[in-house]
Amino acid sequence: MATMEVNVPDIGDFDEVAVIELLVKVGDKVRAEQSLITVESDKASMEIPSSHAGVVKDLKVALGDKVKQGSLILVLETSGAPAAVAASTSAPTAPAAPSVPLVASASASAPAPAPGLAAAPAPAVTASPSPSSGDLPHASPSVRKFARELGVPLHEVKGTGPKGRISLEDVQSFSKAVMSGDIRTQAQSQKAPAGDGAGLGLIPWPKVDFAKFGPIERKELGRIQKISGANLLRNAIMIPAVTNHDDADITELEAFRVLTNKENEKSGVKVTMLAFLIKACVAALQKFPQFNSSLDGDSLVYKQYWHIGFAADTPNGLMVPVLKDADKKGILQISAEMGELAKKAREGKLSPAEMSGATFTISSLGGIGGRYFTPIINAPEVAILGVCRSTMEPVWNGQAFEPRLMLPLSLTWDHRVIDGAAAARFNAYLGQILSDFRRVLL
Ligand code: CAO
Repeated sequence: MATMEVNVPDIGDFDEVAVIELLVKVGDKVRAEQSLITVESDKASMEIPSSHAGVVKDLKVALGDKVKQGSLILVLETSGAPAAVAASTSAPTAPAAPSVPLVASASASAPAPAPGLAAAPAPAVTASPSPSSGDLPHASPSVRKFARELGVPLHEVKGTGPKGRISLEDVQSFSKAVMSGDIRTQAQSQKAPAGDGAGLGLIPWPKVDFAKFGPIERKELGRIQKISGANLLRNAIMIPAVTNHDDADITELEAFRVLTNKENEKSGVKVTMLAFLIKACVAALQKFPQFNSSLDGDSLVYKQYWHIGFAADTPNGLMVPVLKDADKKGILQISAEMGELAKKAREGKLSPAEMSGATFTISSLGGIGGRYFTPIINAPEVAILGVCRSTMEPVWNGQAFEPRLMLPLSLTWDHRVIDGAAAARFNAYLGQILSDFRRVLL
């Protein structure tokens, strides 16, 4: 019998996280990849899987402990010699709240809820019993996460499950009651007098009996939709966003792309316009660094790295994997990594680290269609580029109309950081690069 230590693996951007659930106990037999504990930061909760099979000999963490990458979770008794894979390399399962820019995720980078919508751990105004301070409300991590994303103060929600456990339905009912004005949270009561549209000064959401007008079917939103919805709402409300639309002439670049794919046919890597766009955006971000920044109170944080998020359409909803250090990579490497990340996103296998750290996001609908749209910025980023399908168009060259392949671009930017002139310059520069990619080298 050998023993093996299982440690906390790379958990992305999170430094210290709290242990909120112990999923095994001493003497338990565990499989490789079986979840051992649940940890939660202020941004996401995630389960940490075991890298090996064995029997739990010694549990080294307790509820409420703070752990970080490398912290010892438990000691396993294994039947043979330890396997080659180090315990600490096993990635946690997808977080309960993946970042979604426009949504991103969770991004695992789902930022804290907006003020006004935020969940304050305040006592109940709904006469529900509050747990003693320091206690976590009796609810699963996913319910807690859901409540936080909606801005529902969980301590104010009355649980209807066994021993007062709060279910997803309890959170939904609470949220509906707040929206309809039937109840008010303590934070609302403190901020605004009764009847003032739940703190935002808005009138209640319209209540319509749809079935009165024709047949209907009701379907629950998916988990990622719920999470991304809360992020989108926060970003749409809090960011004074403006979108500039423009076109880039990609006639030569498209010919080069087709040639590149022909030459690399056997490599199995397909280059799409998105790879060139990532590279071109890095050049534009380097020329206009405020687009690669984030607001932090009264300061602007300029990032000296260029990690580009890209929206991926998946069966579970929108995910935003992040291509790290795009400035250091060539088009073929970017294409290969993008393919892998998009595949993982579709299979629901992105780790929190793979969805964290973006400095700018691109949302490409080029493979689907459309002309222009207004993407929503993925906070705390300050800009996002939307791309639609390129079309052959007659363009006046001074003497005659010429058929040119034009790519529609839509740049949304945060007016607190960027102004219209800078946005127009960014788009114009991006257009110059895309029409003559040699400029990337300048
Ligand atoms: N103009 C014309 N054709 C384009 C194009 C463009 N701008 N961009 C891509 N295409 C073509 C590709 O060349 C490819 O053509 P072939 O099949 O003939 O080779 C086809 O469209 C499909 O491309 P793709 O989607 O597989 O690859 P991609 O690199 O463009 O995009 C990914 C990858 C993961 C971003 C994409 O699959 C996806 O999920 N897009 C949706 C993103 C989204 O939902 N955004 C909205 C967010 S807001 O809700």
